[in-house]
Amino acid sequence: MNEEQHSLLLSSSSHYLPPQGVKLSYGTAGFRADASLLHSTVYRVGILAALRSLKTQSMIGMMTTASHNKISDNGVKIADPSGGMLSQQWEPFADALANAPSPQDLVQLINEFVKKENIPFSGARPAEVLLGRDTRPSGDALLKAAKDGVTSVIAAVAIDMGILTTPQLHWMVRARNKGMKASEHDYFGQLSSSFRCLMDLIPGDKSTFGGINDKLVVDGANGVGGVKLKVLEKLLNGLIIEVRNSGEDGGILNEGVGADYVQKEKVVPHGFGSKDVGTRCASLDGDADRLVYFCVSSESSSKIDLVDGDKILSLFALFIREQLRILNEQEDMKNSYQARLGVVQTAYANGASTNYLRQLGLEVNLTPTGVKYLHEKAAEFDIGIYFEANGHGTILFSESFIGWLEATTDKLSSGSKGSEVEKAALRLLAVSKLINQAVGDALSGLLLVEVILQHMGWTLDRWNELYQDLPSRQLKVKVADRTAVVTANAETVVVSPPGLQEAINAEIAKYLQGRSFVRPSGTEDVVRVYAEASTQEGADSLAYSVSKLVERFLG
Ligand code: 16G
Ligand code: MG
Repeated sequence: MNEEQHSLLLSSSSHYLPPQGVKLSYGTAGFRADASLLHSTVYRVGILAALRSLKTQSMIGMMTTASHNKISDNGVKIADPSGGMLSQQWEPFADALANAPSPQDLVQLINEFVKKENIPFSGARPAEVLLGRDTRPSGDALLKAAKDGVTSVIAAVAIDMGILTTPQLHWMVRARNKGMKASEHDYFGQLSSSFRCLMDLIPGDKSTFGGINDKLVVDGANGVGGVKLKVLEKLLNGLIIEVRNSGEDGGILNEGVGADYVQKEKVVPHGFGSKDVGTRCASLDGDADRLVYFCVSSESSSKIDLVDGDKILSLFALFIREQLRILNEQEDMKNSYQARLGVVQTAYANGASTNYLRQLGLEVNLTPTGVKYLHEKAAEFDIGIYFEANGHGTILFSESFIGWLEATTDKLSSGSKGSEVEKAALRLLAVSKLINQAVGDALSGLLLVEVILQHMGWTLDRWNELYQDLPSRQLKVKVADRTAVVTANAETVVVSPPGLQEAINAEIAKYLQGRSFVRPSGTEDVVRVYAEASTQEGADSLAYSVSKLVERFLG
């Protein structure tokens, strides 16, 4: 770092002094706080993004959003060159950067980090950062902070992509770094053309939307997802999507709406009710990286039957497994590529879903909560499907398997035209283009659900009947220090404080199909408790007694 760079950082950062007495942490999904506290953080993450771009000599993404949190909050996170989450190795630097008390401390920290990481300042490709933000009103002012942060690194360029969903920005970063077209127009083009391709490959006469299955109503959480979905819908030919809570009619972001609300509270979002009984409904979160489906209960118009991330995962797994079976059954294809299919869940996955997937003969892997962990595990397979119950998830395809699919479809298209094998290979290729390879994406996930339901000829009810969720309950416990809870085995076992796990085990043993675990939240100052059992009363009571144990051991 030369003298010019040093003084540029010092002068620029003096306009962004950090708030007093606030400790920020990058956490599982970037920094989040009340938007008024975030100017210096966003500015500093801009510097981090530019440094990361220099280090990797690639385009980096920077997204300003607080997802499902309230409208007055905001947040910021980084997309790495692959389009995935920021490398975990850089998280401690992000924390230190955000919390440096003065411009002098900040510049010293950067200086040391640049030396340690050998970040090339001169003679290298200048830093490039793609900026995206959700619809929050605070996004505009924070955009300026982001740009000022990026451009406080000499020659760095910040490219404002405007208002986007989080997965759109991740997709763009990945596409840019692969030398592919990466505008929003290209994103919509890729999703809609692969959707139409899958529709064309539906067997028999099911390839047009019709009957009860032709309409989907989507709760857009009054955020960016609904707005983008309206654009996408026009390109789909046939699927009718009605978007409610698009944020254009005065509704407030995430207030009584959105995937987080619907999944946690198990009630209808604002704008839905008895008129929707029998209709297939879906809900996105505030930045459109979560998706759940639901239908309004015929017993009470405020209650819903929830079709969560676990069931989306199960639907995807069934479809993919079927295509692989077709490929593997053909004599001449045998042994040509034994694709490894794996599914990844967290401890929050409903026990009934895990059982169901294992009965299908699938390899089920558990990781700690947080997209970065699931994504990393899923990337180990030729086809890795991951989902959290809350609706975060996607399907990853290995480069080598995609290469094989491309070669196979090329070979087959010149020979046995229209064979089942060719169709299965074409379907898998189209899925790899439709489903976001960078990160879980509610819009692309929704299109894949829709086309698979159409392929199967299934209603939402039929899908929901794949298995019956075990009743579950989630509670949170406020404690003095949540970091006192240390877990192992993908958060299924508490190792500290000593004795707590044994006490939890003794409670679990009292319930039929009982299961319970506790973990410190990565986003709130609480310890979370999860319990399931054969009845709702059992799940409630198990969660309650485990939360009392947490209070006793940590009180
Ligand atoms: C963040 C994570 C989400 C996780 C949730 C858990 C990402 C993009 N988001 O929202 O995957 O389920 O945190 O929150 O990784 P908790 O730690 O407060 O329970
Ligand atoms: Mg989100």
